[in-house]
Amino acid sequence: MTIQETARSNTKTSVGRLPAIRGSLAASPHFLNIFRPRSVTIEPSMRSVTELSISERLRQRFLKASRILVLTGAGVSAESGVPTFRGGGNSTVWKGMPFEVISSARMVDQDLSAVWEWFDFRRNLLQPLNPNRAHNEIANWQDRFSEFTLVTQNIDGLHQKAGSRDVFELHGSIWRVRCVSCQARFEILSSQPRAEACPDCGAPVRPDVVLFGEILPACAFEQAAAAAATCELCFVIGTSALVYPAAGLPELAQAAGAFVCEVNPERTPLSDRCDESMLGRAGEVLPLFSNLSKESDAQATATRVRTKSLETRLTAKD
Ligand code: BJW
Repeated sequence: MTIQETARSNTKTSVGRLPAIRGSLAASPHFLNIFRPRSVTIEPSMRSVTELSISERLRQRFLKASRILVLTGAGVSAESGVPTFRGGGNSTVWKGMPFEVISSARMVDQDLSAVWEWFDFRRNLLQPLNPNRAHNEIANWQDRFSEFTLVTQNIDGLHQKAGSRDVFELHGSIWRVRCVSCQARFEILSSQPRAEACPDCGAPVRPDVVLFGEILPACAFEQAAAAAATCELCFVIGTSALVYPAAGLPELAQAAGAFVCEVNPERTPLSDRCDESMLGRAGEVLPLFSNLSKESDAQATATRVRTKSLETRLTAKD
């Protein structure tokens, strides 16, 4: 099957993947991103929201919460043109290797140049891409809630590009290299070629990302886990919820009493366990909350106006 044929067959089931495949990916003679069919069972659930609407109980939680945790995955960037790893019954393959193989600690030891080829390709693909409506809406939330924590498994930097601050990047960043010897980290500037060797000690550098079999940055994960354990509302957006320990964060939040809402066009292992599953694309679902924000801002303004006029009357009486 050619890449174009694969793209066509994906249109029915996959969201956000097509523009990337038709564009930069298809143009590369080296790219062999063949999406292998996997056995995925999609069953309807009584608790799923099939229409794009916000339930009353979620609306109430959203309006009242002050501590919010958002966990995002590849799906949040899909509408920007970033291919996901899984989803639509498919899984990414690079040059005949499942991504679990090429994105693994073992491959860094065995063939670092092959790992670099895979990451250099993806960095070039990401370079011109921009945040979408989902990233923008999430960025708006940080100033709305008194305690807002954004935890992402994504390495693409699109949350930061949308204006999100203090993002916990659990799986690192494609925009940094790390020295395999002294562990020094360096930014990759889009205007310059990336470093081939460590500017400090001369040892080889590798992508500063967390591959399979590697430990997550302890500080980022601990802080994310602490936020999960104390949040009131937890959104899980665009992740297959398969990769641990990130996938454990919603479980932690729910066990501590938070309301957990998933946003994903497909069902995941979390769908039956969370409090609400909004079946839809992040870029379509999340903007619904922007109206809610305006609505609640209007409510807050109305309350302030009422309070003020009451104060005025009380003052006048005195
Ligand atoms: C949309 C959408 C739209 C589409 N809108 N949504 C416990 C149990 C079992 C195994 C383990 C365990 N603990 C640890 C493990 C091992 C392993 C693991 O979890 N394996 C499982 C797969 C079974 N974990 C690890 O190895 C982690 N390390 C670790 O735990 O260290 C301790 C340890 C060491 C050794 C042994 C044991 C423990 C490290 C994990 C690092 C993952 N790294 C990757 C690659 C990063 C580099 C790269 O980019 O190449 O990170 S893997 C890949 O998966 C990537 C992602 O961040 C991660 C999660 O994927 P994500 O984001 O969920 O994307 P997809 O593609 O899976 O899903 C996209 C979703 O979007 C789909 O659901 C779509 O429907 C949806 N979607 N369009 C909204 N428009």
